[in-house]
Amino acid sequence: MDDLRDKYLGLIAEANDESALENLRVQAVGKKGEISLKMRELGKMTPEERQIAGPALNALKDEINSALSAKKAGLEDAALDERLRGEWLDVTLPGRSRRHGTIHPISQVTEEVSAIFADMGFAVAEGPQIDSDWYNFDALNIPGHHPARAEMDTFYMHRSEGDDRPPHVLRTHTSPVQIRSMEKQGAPIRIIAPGRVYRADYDQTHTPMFHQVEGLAIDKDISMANLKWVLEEFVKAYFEVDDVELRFRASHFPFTEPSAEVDIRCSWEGGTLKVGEGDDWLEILGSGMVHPKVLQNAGVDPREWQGFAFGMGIDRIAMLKYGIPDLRAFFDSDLRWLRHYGFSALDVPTLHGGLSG
Ligand code: 2NL
Repeated sequence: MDDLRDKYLGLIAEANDESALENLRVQAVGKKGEISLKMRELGKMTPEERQIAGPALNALKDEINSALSAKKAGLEDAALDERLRGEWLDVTLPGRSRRHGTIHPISQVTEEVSAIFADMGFAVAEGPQIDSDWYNFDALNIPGHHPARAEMDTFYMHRSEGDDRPPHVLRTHTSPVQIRSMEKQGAPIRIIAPGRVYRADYDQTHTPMFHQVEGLAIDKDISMANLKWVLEEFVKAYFEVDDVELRFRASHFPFTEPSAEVDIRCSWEGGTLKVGEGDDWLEILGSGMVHPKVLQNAGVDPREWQGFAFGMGIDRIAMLKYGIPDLRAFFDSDLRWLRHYGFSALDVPTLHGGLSG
């Protein structure tokens, strides 16, 4: 009996998985196991022998059973420890941030400007970026000998010999969009035309593609006074100030008469722009009353209708508002600087998203 005890306690101690333990259980205390066989032999014993061997066998059976369950619990603990070691997770690690895109400042400013003029009743008009020299120049009273038409300023589309279509250019302003809109819908009309424009120029302050927004308001009695009010409202809303002072300087454009360049009062203290105060003037746009010949060219009778037009650079007003020092930042492929200037993916303006007060 002691042999049996030593044998099984030894085997149980050595077993290193649950199926080995189960085999040992069957072998030792199962129905046909060694202990059970011994118990069956009790019948053949004398009562005296049985009185000693019976309790001893029962005790041995209990001892083996508890050794089996103790070992089983030990194996389970070891398995759990092993799993915990393998599946260890540091819940204090910082999260992995996702890469996300941003709205480009040019797009954002275009949205802001469109929303401000929309509040004053201007619709947004769009048109082709390649247009004929009629729409880009002649209709605007820009004569054939005008320096702007020289090849060094304007991108002309290639034409093969024998191609008798009129010359086409990459539009140098969005005015052709306004001509086409007047032709199509006639007067009265109130539109802005934002978009890409092209000039063959590249240095610190010029890129061959840039962005412009032009505005046009034609009705029976539109005057420079209306122009002044509209521009004041625009500047206040765009630069988020309560008061502005505009300065109209006489100027000349072939497509307006009279013409004026418009400056806003500002200060540049510590390198940051403040609009509406100070002793500096910031030029932001060109404007004037639409030339009668231009109205006529667009199919609008200048004896019946009149109005103002203006044009400004979007890239420039974006730089001014967001303090971006170098135009070339807009066209750099590394857009990490966008975060520096506070643009984020969620920072999307809506039409009335706090832009006009
Ligand atoms: C500037 C000057 C200007 C216009 C653009 C315009 C358009 C039509 C008729 C008359 Cl269809 N005028 N546009 C008028 C005055 C100035 O832009 O300095 N832009 C950056």
